Amino acid sequence: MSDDVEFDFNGLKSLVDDPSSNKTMIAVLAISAIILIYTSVDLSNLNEEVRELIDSENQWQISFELDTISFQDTVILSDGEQRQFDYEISEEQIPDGYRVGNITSIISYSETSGLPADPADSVSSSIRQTSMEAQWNDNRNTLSGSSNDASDIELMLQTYPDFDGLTTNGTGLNSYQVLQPWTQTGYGVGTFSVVVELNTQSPPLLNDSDEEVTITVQVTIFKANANSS
Ligand SMILES: [Ca+2]
Repeated sequence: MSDDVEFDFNGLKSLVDDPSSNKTMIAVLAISAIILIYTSVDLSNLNEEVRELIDSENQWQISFELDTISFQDTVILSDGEQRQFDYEISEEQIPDGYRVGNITSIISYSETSGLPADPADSVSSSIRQTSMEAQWNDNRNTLSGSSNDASDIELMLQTYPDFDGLTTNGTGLNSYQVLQPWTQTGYGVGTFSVVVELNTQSPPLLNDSDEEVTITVQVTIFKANANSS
């Protein structure tokens, strides 16, 4: 029974006793040490190369291909009337790779009553906040305006953060990384609402009771491209 579990030291003993075995062991240890040093040096070199690659992030030029989606309504508003116009911007309307940069609304009208010496009417308009994902508090927004001389009212809502359509610079390892800030989805998709109110101005003793108003909505969409510079 004890013979089965007893470890046979004879083999190990003969290795240590044999001078040629010792030489072999020393040689093996020496080779191992060389391999270990070589591998460490190689790894640290590789590390340095990777760090250099990250540190010297490439410079890129980001340009934008622009397009527009338009809506237009021409309606007759009566004196004192306020009306809301809703425009649906859906993912299906936006071509592949494009995002919504901003949405402008131009409200135009003239004096069409035909009454003699009829002054231009007063029109006021505003973009009403909806659940659409946009930069509702952006400094560049013009969310309301008015006119009393028949000049156009121009409103603008910034939908995509920091978009202005101008070529800009970026840094990154590849174009995918560089374009990340310009490929977020959801902005400018949903309902865009414009409220228009008319208050007529009449000539003496006559009554100007309505006016024709045209609302033009332009959705600026963009596709970002990165070129290594
Ligand atoms: Ca008038």
